[in-house]
Amino acid sequence: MTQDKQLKPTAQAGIGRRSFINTAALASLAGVVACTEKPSSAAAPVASAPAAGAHASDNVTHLKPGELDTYYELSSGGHNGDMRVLGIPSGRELHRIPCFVPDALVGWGITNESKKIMGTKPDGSLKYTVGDTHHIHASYKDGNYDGRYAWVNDKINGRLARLRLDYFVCDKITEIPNIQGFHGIFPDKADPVDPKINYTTRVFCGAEFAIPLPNTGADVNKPEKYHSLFSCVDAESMEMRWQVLIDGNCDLTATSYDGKLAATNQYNTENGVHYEDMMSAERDACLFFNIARVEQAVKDGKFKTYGDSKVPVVDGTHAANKDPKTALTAYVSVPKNPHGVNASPDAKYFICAGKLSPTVTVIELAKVLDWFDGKLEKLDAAIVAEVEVGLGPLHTAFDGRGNAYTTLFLDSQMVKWNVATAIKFHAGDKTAKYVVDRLDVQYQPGHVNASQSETRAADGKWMVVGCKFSKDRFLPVGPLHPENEQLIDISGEKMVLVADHPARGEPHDFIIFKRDLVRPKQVYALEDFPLATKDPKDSGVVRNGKKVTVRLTSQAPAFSLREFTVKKGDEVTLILTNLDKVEDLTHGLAIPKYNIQFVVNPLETASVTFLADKPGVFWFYCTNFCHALHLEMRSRMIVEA
Ligand code: K7E
Ligand code: CUA
Ligand code: CA
Repeated sequence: MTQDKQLKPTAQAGIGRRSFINTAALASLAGVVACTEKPSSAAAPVASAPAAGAHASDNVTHLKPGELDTYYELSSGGHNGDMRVLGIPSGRELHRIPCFVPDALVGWGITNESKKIMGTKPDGSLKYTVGDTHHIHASYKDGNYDGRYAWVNDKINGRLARLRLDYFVCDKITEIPNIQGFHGIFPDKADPVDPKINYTTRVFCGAEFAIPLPNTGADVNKPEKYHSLFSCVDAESMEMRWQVLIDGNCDLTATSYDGKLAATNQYNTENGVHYEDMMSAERDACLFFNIARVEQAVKDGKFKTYGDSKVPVVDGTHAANKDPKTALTAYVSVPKNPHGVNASPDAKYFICAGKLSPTVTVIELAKVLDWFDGKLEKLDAAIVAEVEVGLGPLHTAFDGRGNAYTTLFLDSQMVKWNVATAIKFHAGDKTAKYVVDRLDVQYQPGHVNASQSETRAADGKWMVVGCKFSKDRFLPVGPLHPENEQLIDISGEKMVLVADHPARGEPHDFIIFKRDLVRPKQVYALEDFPLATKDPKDSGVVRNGKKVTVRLTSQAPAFSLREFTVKKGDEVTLILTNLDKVEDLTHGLAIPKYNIQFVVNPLETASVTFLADKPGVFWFYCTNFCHALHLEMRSRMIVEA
């Protein structure tokens, strides 16, 4: 065979392109310049040489058939509204987990069970059918992922979804009251007062858009009434615990390893309601929350509520929190419209990227706590470095060896910089060279993450860069391009570009963790489903007036009922239990003209409810290939006129 099996990414895209972006970028403060690049109508040529002989590590990138990845990547799917599971280093997409948006493959949004999680209107239809997932984070124990849960936000409708990492399914969704543009999330890593609780019990949620509170249409032209809320959701019950009224717009969220602090970077401390107003100030803030004090204030009844919501809201505005001894919040000043805040794996620093400033700001957590304790006079002194890294810095990952990797959206680059050296430089040692390496990426990176990056177990092996534009990197598929996730080997001094993986729009954030941190189950337990039909002999039709319940089971290659009969006008609830207990033996059930299709995994039970409004014969059939006689796996639903 002479076919070229493995395509290598072309390493560089040329100096001309970059300087063009930079010039354009400078002309445009807001930085929406990517689209001015010349589009290319053809695919990039196949690289003639590997990315570098400088491959510093023994990282294995190309897996042979049957070989398994060593890391999971959990990635958001943006306005696809889903979650994705990838294997790293292969970049193979293994699964999509529906949460906020219906999914035809598994029948998410079709079954009664999934509709209950998603939320319905009084008429039984789904309350929302769109979503916009950005940020995904998993539960912690002892500073590392414990494989219980992951959470992801829905920016459009202000919802938080929880994924169970034993079955890789969404099991709860919470709608957060009185917010819009819900953006950053982060679970806590410990309790601020009880040291025995060294695991996640809270999830913090930052609302991006300020709205009049309450949002009744009364105060639309009174900017002083506009606020956003920082929210705390209970990790187990998924119920709202409390909210904090704040100035500015929350972007990302981060939490300290000791549980004492949560933070969100603020890009609109101007509280502007128009685009231009949001960029008028030279500096915005990284806003810190003293979690123990916030919870004490809630306990002490120092809160109000807004509208119909019963959730306690404490006052975290700048004006109300000037005295460090009683402050619930601390506004640390950082440059212009920052984007992203990330906690370093040594538990010492939070790093904010400047976005409209070419800098990153390093904030020392111990000093923020000193300020709350009245031991640090000026809060600004918590900033231990503010150094230039390049244009359009957004998000930062870590390798556990003291280095940070920041995406430069406008420069289309990754910059690797050393945190300790940056601190030295900031302290006055102008010979300190904190930039270690730069690597062009293709193109315009948003999020980045490295293997185990946001844990104490950051291992500095792989980095994935989420490039917002792919242009010439893949075969053209019409106007809507995939995004480009680039795999970079960070085990050596230099970053080495290893592979491109197309990603359907639009992943934002992702986490990459060792595969043995989760233990996925591949077969359900019958007892987990109260509606389960345990014996095929219990199949049949039960009528209660116009309400009809149909119980059936599936065992390859047949349903337990060859036919069932209902009457036109009946409200039919069909409950299907899959009695096959073999791994990977999933069946589906589709009813033509009734807009129904869902799957049942081994020993799973799922149900649908519908109005039998069309008389006739309807062959319901198995959609999921299960057996040599899969095509024969069908039965008749007879709807009598
Ligand atoms: Cu930078 Cu929503 Cu995390 Cu996208 S945000 S890239
Ligand atoms: Cu059962 Cu296909
Ligand atoms: Ca601003």
